[in-house]
Amino acid sequence: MTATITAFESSPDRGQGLARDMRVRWALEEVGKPYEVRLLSFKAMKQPAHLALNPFGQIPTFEEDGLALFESGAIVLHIAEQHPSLLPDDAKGRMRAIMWMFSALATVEPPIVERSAAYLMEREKPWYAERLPMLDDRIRVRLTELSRHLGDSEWLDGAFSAGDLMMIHALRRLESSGLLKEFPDLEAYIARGQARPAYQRAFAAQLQVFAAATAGG
Ligand code: GTB
Repeated sequence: MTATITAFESSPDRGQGLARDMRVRWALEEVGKPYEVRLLSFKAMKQPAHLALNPFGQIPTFEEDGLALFESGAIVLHIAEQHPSLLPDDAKGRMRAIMWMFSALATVEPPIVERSAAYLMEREKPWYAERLPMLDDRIRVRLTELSRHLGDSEWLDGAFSAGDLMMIHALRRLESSGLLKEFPDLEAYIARGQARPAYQRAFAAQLQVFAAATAGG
């Protein structure tokens, strides 16, 4: 049975690959696993059929052989565990790659998401101009630490892994913020991820969804 994932029928990012189905698509492309995509409107995401898959009414989800998953981290981990190439073979290296996945989701991504949410929901509020530098500084702390860890290395811990995949996608959400320009090494790290053929196939596939929706009027 071919795996099915869910994605936005019409992504607010206009096909820039910032929504989290991109992580799942990228992981599937890295391991060479075919997949189908069920596109959902915002309304459909809150209907019982989708809530049965994800109680929080969000994308992405993953279904295969009676297994239904939500949470991009859990889905990417599942894909990585089923196929070689996204996790090292040795037990310790494998656990460190999983640690980096958690780090992307639990340490690096939250202040990035908070900044995005503030922009979306508070930018007209009188306190926004005063709050933004504080949000930026919280992100700068993490970027400084990440950059120090990365040093001259190509990837976070040896070969490219699911940890890099999650980290690079989380960092991409800062593209429009200007913050990444302060960290050319992290920009180069992101670019290395984006240069991977699997990333490019995943990006093209999700862009095609936006292009088709736009062409349809
Ligand atoms: N922790 C969950 C995971 O990692 O899977 C979070 C899932 C999540 O946030 N899903 C979002 C969603 O379904 C889409 S990815 N939102 C609709 C809702 O909650 O009703 C977040 C996202 C959305 C849009 C952009 N963008 O346009 O740039 C970027 C990221």
